[in-house]
Amino acid sequence: MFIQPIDYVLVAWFVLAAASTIYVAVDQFRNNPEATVMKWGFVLITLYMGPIGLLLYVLADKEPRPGTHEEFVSPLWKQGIGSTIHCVAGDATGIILAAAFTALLGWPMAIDLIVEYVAGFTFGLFVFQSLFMKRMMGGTYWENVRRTFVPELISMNSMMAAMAPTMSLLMMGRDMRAMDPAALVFWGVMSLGVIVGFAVAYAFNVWMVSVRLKHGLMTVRNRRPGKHGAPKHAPSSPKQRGHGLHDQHGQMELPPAWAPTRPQQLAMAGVTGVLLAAGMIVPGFYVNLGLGAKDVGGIIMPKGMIMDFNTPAESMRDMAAILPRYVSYVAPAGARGDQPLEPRIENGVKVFDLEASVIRWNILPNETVEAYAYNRQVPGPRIRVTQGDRIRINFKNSLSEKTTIHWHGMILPNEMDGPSEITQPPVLPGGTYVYEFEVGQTGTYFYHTHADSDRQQAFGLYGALIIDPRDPAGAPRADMEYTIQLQEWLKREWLTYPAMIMEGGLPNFFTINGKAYPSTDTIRMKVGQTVKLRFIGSHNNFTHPMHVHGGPFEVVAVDGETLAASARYLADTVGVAPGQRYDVIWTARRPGKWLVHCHIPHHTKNNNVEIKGAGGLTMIIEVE
Ligand SMILES: [Cu+2]
Repeated sequence: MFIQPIDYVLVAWFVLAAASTIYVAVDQFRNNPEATVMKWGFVLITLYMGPIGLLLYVLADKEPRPGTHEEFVSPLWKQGIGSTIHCVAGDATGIILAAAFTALLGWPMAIDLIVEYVAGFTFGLFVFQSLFMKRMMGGTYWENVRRTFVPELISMNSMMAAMAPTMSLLMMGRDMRAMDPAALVFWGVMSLGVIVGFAVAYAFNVWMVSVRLKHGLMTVRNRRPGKHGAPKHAPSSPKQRGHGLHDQHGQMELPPAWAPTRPQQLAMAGVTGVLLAAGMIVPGFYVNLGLGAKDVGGIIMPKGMIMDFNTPAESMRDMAAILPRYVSYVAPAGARGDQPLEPRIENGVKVFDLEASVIRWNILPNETVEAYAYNRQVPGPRIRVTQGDRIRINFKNSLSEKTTIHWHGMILPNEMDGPSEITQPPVLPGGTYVYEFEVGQTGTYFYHTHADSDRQQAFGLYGALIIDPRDPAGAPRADMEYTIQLQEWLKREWLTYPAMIMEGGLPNFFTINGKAYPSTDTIRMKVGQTVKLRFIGSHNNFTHPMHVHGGPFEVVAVDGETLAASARYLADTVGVAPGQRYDVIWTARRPGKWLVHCHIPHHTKNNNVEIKGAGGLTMIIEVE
C-alpha cells in the first residue's frame, strides 16, 4: 500500500478526516441547535473534506455560547457556507457513489463524468435540497423539488465545473491508482475534488442566499422546557436574535427590489452551465477520457512520459511500473544471476525448466528493483550445452502478462523461435509452452522474451545460451572465461519502470549480470593468463562501447560465429549493440586492477553517482 510518498500523506489525511467527522457528528447531535438535515450535511462534508470541514463547522455553525446560534449564524458568509454544505453534501455523495460504481464497471472517464453529474444532481435535488427545503419552507415534497430545481442546477453546475477537471486530470494522470476505488488515492482525489468544488460553488451560493433563492444555516430549538438537554437560554423573542425584520429562521426579509429575477436566474444557470461544459470537456484536450479503470486503472506511469488525449491504454500499460504487490519472491541481497542450469536427461534429450515470475532483486546493496526473472534470477540461468545436443525447455509463465521465449541466433524450427502471435500463440499468465530443438551451432548466444520485449526484457527476461563445440580443437581458447550480460534500468520514486529511449523512460542504473559496480564480480588472474570475455547485448537500448584497460584484446567471435584466424583483430573497445555478442580474449600483461567498462560515462554511474570511483557498467580484473 505504501509505494509512493503520497500514500503516507493520504493515510494521515484520512485519519484526520475520521477524527474531524467524529467530532463534528458528536457535537452536532449533542450540542448544536441545527436542523437535522444540516447536521447530516456537515457530517458528510467533514467526511469528504476532513479538517477543512471541521474548520467550516467551527467557524460558521457550531454554537459558540449557549443561546447564541441564531445571531452567530446570521452573517451572509456563514449562510453561504450553510447553503453550499447542503448542496455539496448531496451532490458529492451522488458523484462519489457514481464514480466508485462506474470505476468498478470500467466505463470510460467521459461516460463516468456524465453519470457522476446526473447522479450528483439527482441525489442533491431529490434528497438533500428538497428534504431540506421542505423542512424549512413547508409545502409538499414535489413543490420543493420544483422550487429547488434552479438553485440546485446553479450549485451543481458550479461544483462539478471544478470537480470534473480535478478528477479527470488526476485520475488519468501519472498515478492511475486514482481510478481504482480499492486504492486510497481514489478517495484522495474524491476529497480534493469536493474541496475544489465546494470553493467554487460557495461563490454562487452566497449570491443565492443573498437573494433568498436558498436558505443557509438555521436554528432549531427544543421549545419544551424542563426536558433534559433543552437549552435554558433559548431566545424566545425576535429581538434577541438581532435587530430588524427577520423571518422564522433569523434571516432578514428582503426588499422586493432585491428579489431574484428570471433573467438573473437564467444568466446564472447559463454561466455555470458554460463553466460546467468547460470543466468536463477541456481536460479531454490533455488526457484520454476514452479510457476507464479497466484499461489503465491501478497503473503508475513514469514521470515525463508524454500521454496525449489519444495515447492508447496499451501504450500506457507498456511503460507502467511493476506494482510491488506482484512480487512473488524476494531474492537475497547477495544472490547472483547467470547461475548454471543443470539439465536432466530424458531419452537422450537435455531437459531444462524455466519459469518467469516477478521478483525483487538487489542491483546494489541498498538498491532493489522489481524485476521479471527466469528462475528467480537476473540474468536468467545460464544454459550451457554441446553442439549436437537436443534440448527441451519446459517453460512456465508466472507473470501477470503474456510472454514467450526467443532463442536468439539459433537455427531451429519456426514454431520454436518464439515471436509472440507470429510463430506461436503467447503463453498466457499461468500457461506453459515446450520449446525443443537440436543445437547445431556453437558459440555465445542468449534467450529472451519476445512479447512486449521493450518492457519485459528491460525488466530482466534474458539469459545466456552457451554452446560448446563438439570438437574443441581449433576453437579459440583461453585460461578462463567470463560472460558479460548488459542491462539498463529505470528506478525512480521507489518504483521500477522499463528503461527505454522515450520521454520518461531513460535509464538511470546499468548492470553487468544483474549487478551495478561496485557489486559486479571481480575477475582474478595471474600475469600471463588469458580470459575469454563473452559480451552479450542483452540490454534494450544503447550501443555500449565496452572497453578494457591494460592493453588490447583479440576479437575471436562475433554473434556466436568464430572468426577465421585471419579475420581476428586487436581492439580495446567493442560497441555492443542490443542483440550482439562479441567473444574477446584479453591477456593479463601487468599486475594491478584493470577495468572493464562502458565508455559512455553516464553508464558507469549509479543514478549519476560514482561509488568507489565508478558505477554501473564497470567491473575489475585483478591481476597478481
Ligand atoms: Cu553504455
